[in-house]
Amino acid sequence: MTKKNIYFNHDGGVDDLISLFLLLKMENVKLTGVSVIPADCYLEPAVFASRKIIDRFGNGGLDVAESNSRGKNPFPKDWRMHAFYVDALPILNESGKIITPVADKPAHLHMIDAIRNTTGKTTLLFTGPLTDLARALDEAPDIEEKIERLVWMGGTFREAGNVHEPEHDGTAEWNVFWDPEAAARVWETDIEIDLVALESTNQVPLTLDVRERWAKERKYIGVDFLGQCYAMVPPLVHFSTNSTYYLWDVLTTAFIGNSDLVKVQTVNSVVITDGPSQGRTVETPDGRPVNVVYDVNRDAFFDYMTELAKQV
Ligand code: AGV
Ligand code: CA
Repeated sequence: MTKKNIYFNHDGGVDDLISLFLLLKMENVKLTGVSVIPADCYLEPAVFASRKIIDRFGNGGLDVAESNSRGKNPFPKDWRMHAFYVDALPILNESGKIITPVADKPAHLHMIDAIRNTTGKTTLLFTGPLTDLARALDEAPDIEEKIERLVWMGGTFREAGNVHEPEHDGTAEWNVFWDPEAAARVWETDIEIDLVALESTNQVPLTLDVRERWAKERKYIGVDFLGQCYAMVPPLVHFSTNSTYYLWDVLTTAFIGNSDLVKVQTVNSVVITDGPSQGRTVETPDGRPVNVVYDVNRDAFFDYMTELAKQV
């Protein structure tokens, strides 16, 4: 089987860290690099947790780069705390040591090296804001031709986004909102973009039946890990609130491993960078084309990710 080269930049949320775990289990993926941006997380626990997940579930050969990027609109502190809880899980601390090192370069330079040093093209998987990619492209425009595509959890073309903040109109998705200029910078390129937008992620909320399934199958250490991680965040019960958790990034990562799970449609769009709609992605005829993942087979998705977790 030919493996896809994947470089993964994430922001340390529960679903970002589960994405890292699942990537390590995909037999059609070769992970060429991992970096962490302190957007929806604090950097230190997110980097520790990433290194420990690679130690526990990977085959070595990776380091983890820290981003020194800063965004325009900070994430709520409560959400950023999640990385501390994952990092503290006993399953990640059983060995009492960490082998996977921290990279000696910041994330955007680490990514440039990884792309240049990989034979053939690299697919970029981003499950946080695009700041490190925008900086890498400014620093090293030559990498663009070695990028196969960008698969990004971000954006929505619906009226309702998931940003509920003062001075905002609620139309943006958070990963765009944190650094709208970075998204606009990437929109200027000719990179093929697959956008796993809220249209599809809204269909995969964390629900109680999913939790019960993971509880029932906790004899598999990887499924127990899913259950432990998703015990930290609120499920959808009666109605969706600002803190309700969806499997946003996990769906994005599953799309890398199995694109048959979803439906995709091309949309021409622009990114709004200022004012009350900043971070909104808007469809417009003369915008740049992006492939929007707008629908998912929910049951097949949960089956796929749960089966992957059993491969431990
Ligand atoms: O907008 C979704 C992005 C995903 O990359 N993140 C969480 C996922 O990692 C931000 C976010 C939106 N709503 C949230 C978020 C919530 N209720 N809790 C934590 N993070
Ligand atoms: Ca994320």
